[in-house]
Amino acid sequence: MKQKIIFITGATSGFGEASARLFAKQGWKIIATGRRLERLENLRNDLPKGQVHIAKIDLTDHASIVEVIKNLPQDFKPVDCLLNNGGLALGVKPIPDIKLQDWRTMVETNIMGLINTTQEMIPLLKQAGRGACIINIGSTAAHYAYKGGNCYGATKAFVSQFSANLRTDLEGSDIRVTELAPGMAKSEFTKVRTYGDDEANEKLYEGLEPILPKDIAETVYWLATRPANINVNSIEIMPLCQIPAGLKIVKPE
Ligand code: NDP
Ligand code: 8X3
Repeated sequence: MKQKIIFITGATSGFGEASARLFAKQGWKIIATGRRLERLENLRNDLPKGQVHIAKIDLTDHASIVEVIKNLPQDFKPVDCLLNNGGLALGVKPIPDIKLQDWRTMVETNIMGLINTTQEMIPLLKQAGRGACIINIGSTAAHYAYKGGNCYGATKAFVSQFSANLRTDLEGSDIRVTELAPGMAKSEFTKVRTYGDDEANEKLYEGLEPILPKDIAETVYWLATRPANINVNSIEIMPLCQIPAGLKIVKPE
């Protein structure tokens, strides 16, 4: 039987890296992408020879996406699963204490990067035929408002609606589409969000049991291995310690 192939954005850390390692363990071939080439090389070195193809992609750079997909080696095509995972939040402050450049970067990465990758990958997913799937990593920040979530949450709301619309447009193509929306998870996400503050990253999760990258990787693997006639439209996962507390009423002083 042909070895299955997954294309992952943001495979240098967190959910993407954990997914790469889990799928490889399950015998899939991996196309691992991200900006930090050294980390991709480490990943390749850790896995059996020939099982991983690595390529540098900056999701804010459309040309880098096109170039990598155009130049995929023959033995890494067609692609059975696209994991649109690469993304980030920048800044924790509420409006108006934000940096416009951060907003631009989130839009360019979380929205434009995801749609450009999807557009370029569709022909390769179609070639894979029945069972092919696109898994878009959204966020609970798309579904629940919180202070400082502003533009980040809105980019993930885009991912949510885009996933639904994409599934509609792909009718008859055999490609399945899922929005996977995690809540609080411990990765490098908060370090990036706080511009490299390791302490903030550790502090946020102190005394809590957040989701771990392996939990998301296991969910991604479950999604990719459902029978070809099953489309899981959407999954939302939170750690038990994270509670959507409902609406807040603020009385004037
Ligand atoms: P990490 O920071 O650990 O990983 C983020 C990944 O995205 C890295 O591999 C990074 O690669 C990649 N990435 C960021 N910017 C770019 C870019 N311009 N071009 C290419 N790759 C990029 O965080 P997570 O694993 O937690 O995040 C993965 C996804 O999950 C993101 O979309 C995030 O928004 C989402 N998410 C995270 C949650 C959490 O609480 N952790 C909860 C819900 C959703 P590199 O820097 O090497 O380019
Ligand atoms: C990340 C989840 O709650 O930190 O997407 O915004 S949260």
